[in-house]
Amino acid sequence: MTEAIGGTAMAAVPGAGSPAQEATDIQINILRGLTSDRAAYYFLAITDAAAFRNALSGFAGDNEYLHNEAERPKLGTTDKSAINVAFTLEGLRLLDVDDNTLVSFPEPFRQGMAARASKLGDTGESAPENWDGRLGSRDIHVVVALNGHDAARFQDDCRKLEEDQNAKGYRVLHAESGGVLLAQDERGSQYRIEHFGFRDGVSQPYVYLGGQRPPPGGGKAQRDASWAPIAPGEFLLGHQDEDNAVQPAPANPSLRRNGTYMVFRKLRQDVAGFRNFLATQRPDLMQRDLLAAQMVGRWRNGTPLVRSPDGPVHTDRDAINDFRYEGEDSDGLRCPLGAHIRRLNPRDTAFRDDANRHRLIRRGIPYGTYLPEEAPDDGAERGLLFVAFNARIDLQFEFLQQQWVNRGEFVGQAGNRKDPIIGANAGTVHDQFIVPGSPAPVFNLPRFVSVRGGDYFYAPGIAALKELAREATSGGPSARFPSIPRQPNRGIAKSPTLFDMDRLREIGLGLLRQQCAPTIAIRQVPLIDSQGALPRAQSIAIVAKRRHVARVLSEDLVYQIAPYAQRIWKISGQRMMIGMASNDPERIKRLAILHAAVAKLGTQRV
Ligand code: N7H
Repeated sequence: MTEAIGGTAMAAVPGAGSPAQEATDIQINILRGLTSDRAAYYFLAITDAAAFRNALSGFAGDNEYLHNEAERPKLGTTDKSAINVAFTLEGLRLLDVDDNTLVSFPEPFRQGMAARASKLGDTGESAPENWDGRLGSRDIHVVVALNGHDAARFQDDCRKLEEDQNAKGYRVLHAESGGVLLAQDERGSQYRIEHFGFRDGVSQPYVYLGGQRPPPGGGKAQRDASWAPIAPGEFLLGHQDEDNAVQPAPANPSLRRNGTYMVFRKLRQDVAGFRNFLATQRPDLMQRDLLAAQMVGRWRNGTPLVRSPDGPVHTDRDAINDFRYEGEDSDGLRCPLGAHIRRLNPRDTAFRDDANRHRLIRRGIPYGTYLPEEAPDDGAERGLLFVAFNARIDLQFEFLQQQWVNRGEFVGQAGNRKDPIIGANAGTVHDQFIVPGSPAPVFNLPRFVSVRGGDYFYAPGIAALKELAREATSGGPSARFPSIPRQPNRGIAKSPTLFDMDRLREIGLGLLRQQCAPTIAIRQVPLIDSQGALPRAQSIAIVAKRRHVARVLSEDLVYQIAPYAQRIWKISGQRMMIGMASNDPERIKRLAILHAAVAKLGTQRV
């Protein structure tokens, strides 16, 4: 059984500017959230690429103009709406991005969200065939997001975008719009909520490009109680990520730089269903509020249960995000292990780094009107236009959705069923939520949040956006973004030679050449197999930098095979040794190759 732990340090993209320069190349509303009151999402088909380029050049210019003032947290009342533009693969193709670059985009983006439905739990009512309008359609090439403050100004901007279609080479295939919902605390301060009535937008990762340090909860929880910056490459391409790697995709660096993937998901909330369920489970009002808070991990006003398990308190925005789980509440006695916010960002759980590779920037906004507390179900449509930005759709949004939302275990904590708020629950006896201090779990959780549609988009940096908008040149597609020749496949994608001796030797020698020499250690560790059976000891070879190997060996960890096996399967499309039965002939063959390689490189004791 082999597993590479830790990453290979790679140099940052050549030509990167100072942090301040880089910041102005990132589209608005990504790095820092605009506290806009309303937003609209237009899903467009490009009908005439040349004419559309004109429109695009206007969008890029506006984005840049707004950027100069973008460090302000709020749009002014008279400002024109902020515009974001992002593309599907077909949209990029229509704007002359060459084939070599297109095929280099990661699979989730190339396939689109609808094709990933079974992975995401989008089945039954949430399946793509039931999605609203044209959401998820392969005919969509572009999404244009408008964020505004002043209602009249915003409506003008939306109207203009609609009127300009045809003349500017696009057709609006689908549109969604949303607006903020506000609540007031006892001291009269307003805060933003979502339809279930909870404060939202409290906890965001702080993208660090130098300058101010992350606010509490915005960075990585350190053992000394401080918060360290999260590597910007987790959210922006062309920057180093938490593994010190710079993503190699898309192949063309100028298209890649300061770009990010936008996840759009229209999520319908069954508010009446949520309230009825709580009322049935907990007839007493205070107990009802407590159960709701336990399911989310925060009281309605945002107070975290970890800090205040008995009731909400008044605290400012920074204070309500300044908490950790390990040390404060490692057994989930205050905030249940299965609570929404705990699963989606386990922070320092078990002092492992996992959470830092699965963070999301969230920029969603509610749609539909708020159902007043005591009102009966009005049957109206309402929910969240969920928008997230991340550099790795597979490792971030999809991992969260697949593993931590819809599976029972995360960062070594098993048996937590599905997320009680957004999980694909079905009202069965298996759909449970474990409540600390309660003799029995809550059973028969229904699905409160269903999917009405969505997709993955690529949001390039502003320089790349301008390049896409530049008039066609005689040089054809490759003159726009110089064509990158296809690289020989080194096993990152579907390579038949993934396990051949030459490749292993190449990897081994590559590691040895690095400044920080690697170590290979063989060790017996407890592993949970893909069926979730009790841990059993197995030998694994750990190939990584010495300090990483030392760290792994110094901690008493239980490893789970399933997430790794699935991830590797997803990346390579091949069956790996991980998860194979010990008598599998393929495993025996590969083991022999591995042992030969290990013997050649020399095994060190740590
Ligand atoms: Fe969640 N809710 O009302 O319960 N979410 N969420 N979410 N969510 C959060 O801390 C909610 C959804 C995350 O860093 C809060 O800012 C609802 C999806 C993450 O501590 C509340 C829906 C995904 C966090 C809700 C929904 C996430 C978070 C507390 C759907 C990702 C930050 C406010 C309709 C796949 C966790 C806050 C942290 C917080 C709710 C969707 C992820 C109240 C109703 C699909 C990462």
